[in-house]
Amino acid sequence: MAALILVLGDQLTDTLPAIAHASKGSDTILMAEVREEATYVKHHKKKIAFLFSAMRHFAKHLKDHNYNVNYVHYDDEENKGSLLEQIKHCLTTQKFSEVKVTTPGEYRLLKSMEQWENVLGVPVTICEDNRFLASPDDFSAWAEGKKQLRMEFFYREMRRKHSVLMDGKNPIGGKWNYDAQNRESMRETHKVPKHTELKPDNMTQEVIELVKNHFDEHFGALDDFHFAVTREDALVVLNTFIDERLPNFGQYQDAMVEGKPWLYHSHIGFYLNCGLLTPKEAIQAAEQAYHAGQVPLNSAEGFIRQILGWREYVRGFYWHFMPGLKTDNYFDNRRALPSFFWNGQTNMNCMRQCIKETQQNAYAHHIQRLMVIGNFSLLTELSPEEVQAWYLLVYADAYEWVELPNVAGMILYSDGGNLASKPYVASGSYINKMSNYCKNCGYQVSKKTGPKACPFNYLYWHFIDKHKEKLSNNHRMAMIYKTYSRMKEENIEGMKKDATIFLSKLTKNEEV
Ligand code: FAD
Ligand code: DLZ
Ligand code: SF4
Repeated sequence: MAALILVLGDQLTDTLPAIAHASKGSDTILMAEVREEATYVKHHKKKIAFLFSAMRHFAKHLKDHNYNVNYVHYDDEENKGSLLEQIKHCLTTQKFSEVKVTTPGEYRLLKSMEQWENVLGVPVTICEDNRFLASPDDFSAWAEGKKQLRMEFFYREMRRKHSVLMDGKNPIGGKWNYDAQNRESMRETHKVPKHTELKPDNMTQEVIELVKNHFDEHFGALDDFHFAVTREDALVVLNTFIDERLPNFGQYQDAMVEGKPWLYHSHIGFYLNCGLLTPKEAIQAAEQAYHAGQVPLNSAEGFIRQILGWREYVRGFYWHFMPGLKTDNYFDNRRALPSFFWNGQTNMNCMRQCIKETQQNAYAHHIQRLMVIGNFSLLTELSPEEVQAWYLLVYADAYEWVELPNVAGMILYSDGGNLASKPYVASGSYINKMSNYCKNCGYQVSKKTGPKACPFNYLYWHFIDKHKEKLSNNHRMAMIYKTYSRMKEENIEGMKKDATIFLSKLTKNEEV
């Protein structure tokens, strides 16, 4: 008997068991552009255009390979607005003996799917998502009995298990991690090889028009769309990165330069997360380039660690700690997001640059997300719920399984330290060291207090002071609390006073 197989917008991989084992003669693959998924947070316009276009191209690919595909366009009359209603509609128009889905990337959808069998009255099978190198069970088995769940140790296990960059039982080069070599800033005049830009075809142009018509009030710009929307083009992005930018990836991984959003990063998160590329092939490509002598070890290892380490780790972490991870609020932070998160209008040049680039590109690189916007969000005590929703909607690579651990665990420490060994907070001097943002700022990074002082400076010491009970016993904070204990009382008071003024301006949504 025939099965109805639902394929989600981030499941565009034809080796997924639900697709690979489909009977081309009798089963039907259902793909649907639905209002519920496009608006449960108001995703960036480019994210919707990217995903709808990638979905349409993938449906064509499946049809070209003789699958029966029922593709529901956003403005089709038969569009029922949600995945469940669309399936119900299919079951009324055609006879299916079962419904198959692949485990979704988000907890809310999994919980909903677990109820579908009762609602639909046909068996619903939730098939495995085999695109990851560690399953949620693998992560939980690793986490079992451990006091601390540090990514570094998980990553070493993954290197051993998958035999990546190994020399027998030892890491190639003798060290597991070459991060110490990966913290260089970049001269403004440094020429970065151009990132790959793909020209939108007719199918993508149609989707762009659709997004203009239906999602106009969503965040972000739609012009200059150049993402890959097929596997073939995503492979071009990956291979160009490996050939042209991976050699310098490690060295400049943490650098930020005004007006240069793409730098030496790979820009493949979009494609890994919706399934056009697999993590395994990205890891293999980097490892091969290292063995061929094309890239230094610090770059190959640094890049592989992001995918085999961080990406797999946060996915396991998400399923291990949900649903609590979404509501944790260790510091009890409650401030609403300031309006400049939506338009970039602030005198703080670092925040302005990172938010404007996010608005234009649906992309910012890791250090911009972590040490500028993330650092600011924690230091200004923004509500985890609002920060999470923001990060989930503004980036074209964002899905809750990967966004939430990074936001709740890495930037906000709202899980109380299950992910990070200490809060990722820093004063303005870190941003000044890693970027040229401070040069064009309305504030002065060298000043600690006063109206012209860099807000990161006094906010940082305000945070250290406010949370001393919760943090001073953390041995990784020992140096900071030692410095704090040597500071003059009047200096601390001055910074606390400026922080209070700044925070109250934020609460009133005044310009900062
Ligand atoms: P590169 O810098 O070239 O890195 C290569 C790949 O490594 C990435 O594509 C990604 O797949 C993986 N990777 C690197 N760091 C991480 C990480 N911390 N967690 C998981 N994977 C990682 N990544 C997302 O894919 N989706 C998100 O929604 C997301 N939200 C984030 C929110 C915050 C607050 C922070 C600090 C990080 C977030 N990241 C997220 C991780 C990282 O910033 C992005 O993966 C990266 O910037 C994507 O750009 P790239 O493809 O050029 O990555
Ligand atoms: C992100 C997204 C968007 C914007 N739209 C759709 C859609 O219309 N149809 C669909 O199947 N998937 C979409 N997605 C991806 C889903 O939100 C994603 O599959 C879940 O969040 C689970 O990760
Ligand atoms: Fe950002 Fe402070 Fe530098 Fe301005 S001075 S760019 S606010 S770090």
